[in-house]
Amino acid sequence: MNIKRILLFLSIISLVVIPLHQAEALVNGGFESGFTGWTTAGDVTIDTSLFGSGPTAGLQEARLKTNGPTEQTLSQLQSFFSLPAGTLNGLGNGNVDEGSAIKQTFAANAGDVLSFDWNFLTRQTTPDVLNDFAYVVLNGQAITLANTHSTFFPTATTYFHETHFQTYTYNIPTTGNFTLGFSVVDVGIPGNHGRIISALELDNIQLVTPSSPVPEPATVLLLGSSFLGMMGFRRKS
Ligand SMILES: [Ca+2]
Ligand SMILES: [Ca+2]
Ligand SMILES: [Ca+2]
Repeated sequence: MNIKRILLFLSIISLVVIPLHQAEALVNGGFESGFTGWTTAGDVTIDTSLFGSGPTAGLQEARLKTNGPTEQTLSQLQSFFSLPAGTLNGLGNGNVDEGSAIKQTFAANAGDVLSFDWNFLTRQTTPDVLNDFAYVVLNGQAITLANTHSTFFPTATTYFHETHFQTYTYNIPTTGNFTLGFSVVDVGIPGNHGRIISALELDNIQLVTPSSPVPEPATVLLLGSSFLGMMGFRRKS
């Protein structure tokens, strides 16, 4: 085998193998292992079907809540997500008093499809001037999922209203590390902290590559051996 063929072989093998050694993939998107893989802040819990809503996949789901002494302040939430000051109140839902959050960073490729199931629950009246809301953070961009002006249904849970589960889908725009975050907050007005509780349920968070699946190690071996075989054949002929 001459040096050109060796280099060609190595470059082809590296093209096939490198995608297998990217940074970590999204893990535990269904919360079947509790909050393993997630960074949490504030009052969060793992629920089963005993909660009265969900899970939408498997046996467990996550619930972020606006109750309890561990809740984060507005500035703590913004630094948790590395959001500039003013971002959360700038969403237009009202002034954030306190809340809870989770996040995870994982490797993603442009064109991958991120999806998750969410349900916003509240004991506020709907709508309410104490306009509690839930939001998602997609690589530094905060987007409101629901607030007390959303469409609500009766709930079998200990809350008074829920939006029901909905599936959110997002196309990853660029290849690299991607940070996904979720949060639910109490909104206050002067003289009223608005600490009537709300929550965000989450489950079934998935990252799917639509058309070009990463080859399994067995496929890589097969490709490599057939390439060697091809070169052997060419040498003989
Ligand atoms: Ca689950
Ligand atoms: Ca609260
Ligand atoms: Ca509230």
